Amino acid sequence: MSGVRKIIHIDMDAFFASVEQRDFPHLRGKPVVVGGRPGKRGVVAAASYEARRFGIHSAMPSLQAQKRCPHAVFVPARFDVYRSVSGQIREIFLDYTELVEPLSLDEAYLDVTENKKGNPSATLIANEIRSRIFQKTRLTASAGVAPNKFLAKVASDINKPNGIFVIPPKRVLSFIEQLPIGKFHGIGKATEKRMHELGIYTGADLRQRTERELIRHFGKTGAYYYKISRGQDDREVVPHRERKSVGVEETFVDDLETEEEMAHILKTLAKELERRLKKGKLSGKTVTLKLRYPDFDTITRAHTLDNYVFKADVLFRVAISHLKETEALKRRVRLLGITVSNLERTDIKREVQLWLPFGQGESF
Ligand code: DCP
Ligand code: CA
Ligand code: CA
Repeated sequence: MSGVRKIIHIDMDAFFASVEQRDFPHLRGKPVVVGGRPGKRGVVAAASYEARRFGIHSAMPSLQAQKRCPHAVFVPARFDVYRSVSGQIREIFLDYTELVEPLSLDEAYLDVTENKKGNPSATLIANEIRSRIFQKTRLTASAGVAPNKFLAKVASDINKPNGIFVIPPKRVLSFIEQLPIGKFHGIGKATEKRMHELGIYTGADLRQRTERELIRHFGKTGAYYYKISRGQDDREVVPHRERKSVGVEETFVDDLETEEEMAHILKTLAKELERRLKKGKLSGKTVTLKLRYPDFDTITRAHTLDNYVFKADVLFRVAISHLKETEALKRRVRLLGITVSNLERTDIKREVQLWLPFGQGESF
């Protein structure tokens, strides 16, 4: 790899909770818990900083949260709103670089080594982004600026909330040396404990160990620890282009005439569409049927569902019900297609569902 990279990691502060406090002024200044209901099972998705003072944090059972702070206000999560804020901050990122890699709804890596503004200072860019996020959303974000992803991620946590921390290349080693081992991204509670047992408390301690030794204790990850203890992380920022829709269609040499033929084709298309959605870890709310008559007259019929779907049988059922509203049987058909839009990343959703055992669809 040639040259020093400039990576920014941006992470919104107390994301879900801050959105709730923004939209409901009576929640401001109060200990707010998003997700879970007092007296009910379930876990905390997010806690406002006021709530954190009572020791409440994400993934804690709500019963425990309530015990720690009986006057905490519990509010339901509003994923649609969080998703739309996520889109707004993403638009801002894309103003600077196409190399934007979102990690979740509220954070992303940006590679600004080369950027659309021709701005040589990643620090200035990071601060400009933070202030634009605030102007646009009235929410604060924290930023880390460093020569690689690992360091940028650790850095964004240091002056949180509403802060920035910069690790210029010449400070990388001294920064890592003093870093407590538990603060290394990717070192969780269990590994931290094992490191402590091995007498490793800081980055400096970690750097004393040979690669062989680390691999012996931690397997493959040992090699990763060896590298990061030297400030090395060559992982690139991999941009995810947000897809707007996924669709499949087929044109026929001989026009389709019967409902059976059309149903058969729609079934095949639905199966292929399910395969593609799964591959892209996507599901969508809007299902559109596309249809072309022999005279090239082309129409679409769209229907937006209450839930995100990806399964072939559901896609088929929606498509076939649309078909019945058309003149397909009267006029015959030379092209059929099904498209799913209004997409959502299924892996993000699944993650959220893991955090919130009561799921996303239920009202709570
Ligand atoms: N989240 C969740 N379940 C978790 C962790 C997080 O549902 N176990 C959701 C709620 C958070 C959002 O994701 O608001 C972002 O997660 P972060 O870990 O970035 O936490 P916060 O943004 O809430 O706080 P911080 O200010 O520490 O970044
Ligand atoms: Ca956050
Ligand atoms: Ca985050």
